[in-house]
Amino acid sequence: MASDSPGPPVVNESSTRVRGSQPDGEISGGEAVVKSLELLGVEYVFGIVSVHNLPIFEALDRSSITVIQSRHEQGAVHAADGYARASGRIGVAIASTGPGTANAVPGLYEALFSSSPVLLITGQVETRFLGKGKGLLHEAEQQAPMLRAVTRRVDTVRFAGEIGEVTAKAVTFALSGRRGPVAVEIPIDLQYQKLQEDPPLLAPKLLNVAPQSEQLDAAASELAASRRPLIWAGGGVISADASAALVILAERIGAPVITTVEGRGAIPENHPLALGCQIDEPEIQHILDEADLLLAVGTRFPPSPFDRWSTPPGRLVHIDIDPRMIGLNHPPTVGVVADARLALESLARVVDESAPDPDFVSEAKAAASNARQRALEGIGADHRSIMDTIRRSLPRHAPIVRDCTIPAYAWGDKLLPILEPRTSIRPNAAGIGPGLPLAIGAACATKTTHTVLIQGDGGIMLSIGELATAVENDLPLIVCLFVDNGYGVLRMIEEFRFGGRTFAVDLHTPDFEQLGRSMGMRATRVEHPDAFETALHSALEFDGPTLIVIDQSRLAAMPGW
Ligand SMILES: Cc1ncc(C[n+]2csc(CCOP(=O)(O)OP(=O)(O)O)c2C)c(N)n1
Ligand SMILES: [Mg+2]
Repeated sequence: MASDSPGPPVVNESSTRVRGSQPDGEISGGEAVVKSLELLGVEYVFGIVSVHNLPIFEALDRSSITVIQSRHEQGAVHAADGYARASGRIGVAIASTGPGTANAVPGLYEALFSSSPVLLITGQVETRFLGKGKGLLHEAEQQAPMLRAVTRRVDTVRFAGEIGEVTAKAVTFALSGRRGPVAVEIPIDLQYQKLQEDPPLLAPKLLNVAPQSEQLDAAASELAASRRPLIWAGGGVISADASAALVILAERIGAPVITTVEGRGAIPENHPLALGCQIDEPEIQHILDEADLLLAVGTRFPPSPFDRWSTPPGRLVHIDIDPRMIGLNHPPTVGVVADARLALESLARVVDESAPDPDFVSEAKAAASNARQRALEGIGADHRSIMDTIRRSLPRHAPIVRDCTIPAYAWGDKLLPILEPRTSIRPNAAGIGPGLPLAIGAACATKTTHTVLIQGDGGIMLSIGELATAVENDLPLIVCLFVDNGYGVLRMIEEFRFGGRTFAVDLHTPDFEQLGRSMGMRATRVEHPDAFETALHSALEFDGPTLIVIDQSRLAAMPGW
């Protein structure tokens, strides 16, 4: 079908009237969605308009919610995800049925991987054609199974009167237990349909799993018996807003804390007990061996790509809200199925203040400092200077987003100190491209400071259209774009694996400064750390987005890379 029309008309004249011209108490299905979102406290939705979501967009246009028009549905979901991670609230994306929803799939996949609470609202063909596969415009009779593969739950609205309830339940589900993405599909006839009364609008009642007393007691006994406890904090600490509780417990038992990359910010990385995000380093491996107890919180213990840290020490207490995570990769001595914050607060209440082995604590701190020092030397003077400038110039609550690029692997993901929860954001499934839209969402969530993005020139091309989104919404976003004319990390891997031969890694590279300007952005190109500092400070003076293009070929080499 050539035209963007939903096929047989499902809309009569009266159903497109705006509020005020409708009889009292009568709202459209689309308006019921938006009212539910308002009730749930939603401030932003990210998405692209289409014939199968028009009534929702029409109602959004009259609502208190700000619509961010993403340039790709994948970007819309990543932005909703970035908003969710930076704010701790539900992130909402809107797509249309068929192509729009198919485009949203990679964003949902990343949100699922990262246990991030995102709601995708999408359309469907008219109820009478649901599941029939008649070849209607945008028809996707397998849309729900497609979404089920990348979400925790999918609901199909069956009648207009349940729209509010279905939306609220989906959000509750996304935010309860182990968080994650959910989707609601609403047939287009139901979006247009008039409801005589407000639908039941439910505020979410979140389910927080409190620890069972036997599990808690067993965990407390392990802690009491330990002289060399070590804490391992994963992303579950961040999503449960358990950072304050974690720091209190760590201080109480005197335990050093290592974090996974998802768990960064669980403890300020300048705290005396913080060992940083250096699990792969041999020094930290040694500390893991030396510890007599590992208290792991909110982690799935994924196998490292280098197959290190595969063996926790003899005794392991594992707290996770998702029972499937406990014992998934390592059998624990004690498993505690609970919300991380509730479990850590309870443990801090029942354990006595204890004095750990002072040699262990000082050995752990020295190990972390040595590992860090070596890694710092490995990134060369110029990258070190750029990293220090970013940390020095940004307030501690500014989100720092990284895409998958060498500067992120080498320093952004581990050496650039993270000082607060929810300020370290990256595509944890390690895709290239999500960085820019994740940063857009984070910038929407954090209104009082700039968001900084560390991005490679290869990865940005997958979401380049979102620069226009950032400009259109005048977002306080600073894109630090590292240009090496290609897929640098793959170039390195190929050189190592194939005797110096490289293939499929060199890219035609646009003049990004001009490209940024053509988007309406402030853009500047730098070749030296001093120029970077000037550019960053100038960007921080300005409320809207800035693109800083960094020519990597002019920077000092990274000897460790
Ligand atoms: C969606 C996706 N496709 C391919 C890859 C494989 N990959 C990982 S890093 C990378 C190169 C990224 O290039 P760039 O953003 O320029 O960063 P650089 O490595 O050059 O620093 C590629 C292609 C991936 N991780 N995700
Ligand atoms: Mg590159």
